[in-house]
Amino acid sequence: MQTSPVTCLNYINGQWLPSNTRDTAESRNPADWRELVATFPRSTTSDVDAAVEAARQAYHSWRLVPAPARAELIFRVSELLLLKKEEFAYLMSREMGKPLTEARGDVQEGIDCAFYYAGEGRRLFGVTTPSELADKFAMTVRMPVGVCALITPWNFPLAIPCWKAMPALVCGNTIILKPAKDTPACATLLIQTFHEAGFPPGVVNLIHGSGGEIGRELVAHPGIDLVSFTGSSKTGAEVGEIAGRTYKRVCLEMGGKNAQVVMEDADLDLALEGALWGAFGTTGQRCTATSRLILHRDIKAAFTEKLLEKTAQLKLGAGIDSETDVGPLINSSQRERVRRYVGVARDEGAKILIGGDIARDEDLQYGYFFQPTIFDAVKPQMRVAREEIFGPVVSLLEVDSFEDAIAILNDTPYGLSSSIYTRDVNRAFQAMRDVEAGITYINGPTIGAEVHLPFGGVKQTGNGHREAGSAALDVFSEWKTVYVDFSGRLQRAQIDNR
Ligand code: UN1
Repeated sequence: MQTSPVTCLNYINGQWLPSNTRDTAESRNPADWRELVATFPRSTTSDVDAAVEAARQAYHSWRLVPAPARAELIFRVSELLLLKKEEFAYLMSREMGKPLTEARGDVQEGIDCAFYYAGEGRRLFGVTTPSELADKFAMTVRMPVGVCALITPWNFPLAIPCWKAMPALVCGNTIILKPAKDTPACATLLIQTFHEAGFPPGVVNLIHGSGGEIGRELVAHPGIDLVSFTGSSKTGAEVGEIAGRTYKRVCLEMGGKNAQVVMEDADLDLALEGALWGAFGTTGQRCTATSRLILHRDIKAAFTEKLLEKTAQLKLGAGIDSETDVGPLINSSQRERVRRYVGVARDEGAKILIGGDIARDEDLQYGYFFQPTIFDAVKPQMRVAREEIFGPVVSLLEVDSFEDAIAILNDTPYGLSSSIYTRDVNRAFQAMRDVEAGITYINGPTIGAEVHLPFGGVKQTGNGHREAGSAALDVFSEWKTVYVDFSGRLQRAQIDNR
C-alpha cells in the first residue's frame, strides 16, 4: 500500500497539470497530522477558465456519443475501481480518517453507483404517449444540460463524487470535479481511474482548491451550466444564490439533524445497535448521522444505561488500525466546532453523560480525536437539538407518546434522514406518512442509503432534487418534448380537434 505522499495535480483536457502559479497546499492524516498524505495545487482563476474551456469544447462531441457507448466507459471505471478497492480504502482511511471497513463501504458505494449508471446507458427512458390529434406522434427524450461543476465534501471522498459524476456523464454532460481540500488524493485516484478507462480529453476534469476560492469561481462562472453541491446548508444557500444569478441549474444536498425514535415496544437491543452505528459511525460525520435519539419515557432509563455502557467501550484510533471503532474528526476547525457545541449544550442546561472533550490519550495526541459524547435532558428548542454538529455527539430527548415523538422529530430546520424503532405496524406506517424527511428507516439506523434509490431531503436539507437512483437523471438532463406531425397539414391543438 502506498504510504509516500501523493503529488496531486489538476486534470484538464486529459492533461495532468500544476496550478498556473505552481502554488501547492497539503493534505495531512487527521489521525496523525505529522503524516503528509498529499500535496495538491492551489488553483487560480486561469486554471478554472482552462477547465471550463476544455469541458465546453469536449461537450460538443461527447453529447453526440451514443449513451450506451458513454456507459461502456463508466462500466470500465466500475471494473477498475473494483481492482483498486483496497488501495482506495487505505488511502481514504489515511486521508480522512474513517475506519477501513467503512472506507471499503465508501468505495463499494462508488462501485455500485458506477455499475448502476453504466446500466442506464441502455435505458435513459423517456415516454411516448398518444397525441390528441390524428397522425401526430408525441414523445420525450432526455437532453444533457452541458458543463457540470461537481463540488464535493470530504466525508464520502469516493461515493459522493461518483453519485454526481456517473449520472452526469451517462446523460452526456461534461464535468469538472472540485473536491474538498481535505481529500485531494482520493479525488485524484478517482480521476486517474477515469483517465485509465479512456474518457476523451475534456469530458472529465479535476480542479483542486478551496471552496471559498475555486468553488465560488466555478459557481459564478458563465461557462458552467449546472452546479451539484454537497455540503453545509449555509454554503449551499450561497451556492444557490450565486448560481441563480446566471440561471444555472443547481442541485443542493445539505445538512441534517437526523433523529432515531425508540418507542416503548421496540426491540431495544436492535435499537441500541442502530443508535451506536448511526451516531458514532464515521465519527458522526455523515449528513445522515443520528444526532438526536428520541426515547419513549418507559424505556429511556434502561436504553440510556446500555447506550452508555456500549459507548464507553468504543475504541478511538486511526482508521487503518483494525481495532478502531471511531476515527478522528477531519481537521482542527471541525474539532473546535464540536468542542464549542459542548459548551453550548452546557450553557443551555443539557447534561453531559459521557465524553464532552477532546481525547486526552497519549497515543491519540497527534490526531483530531474527540470522545464520543452524549447529551441528556435536551429540549427540542435547544441549539444542540436543532443545529448540525457533524461529530460524535448525540442528544437524548424524552417523549411520552408516539405523537410527541413525531412532532419533535419534525421540529428542526432540516429533513434528510429519520428512523423509528417500533414493532407496531400501524405506528410504522403513520411514521412513513408523517415524518418530514427525504429518507425514513423502519427498524434501521438513519445511515445506510443505497445507490439505486433517491437520496436527499426536505426543508433546509435540499432544494427539491434527489441524488442517486433514476432521480439523479432528472438533475443531469433536460426533458425535450418532441411532436411529429405526419398529417401533412396544419393541425391546431385544442382547436381543430374540438
Ligand atoms: C453523506 O453523509 O453525505 O446513507 C452521505 C449513508 C451513506 C451516504 C451518506 N450511504 O449514510
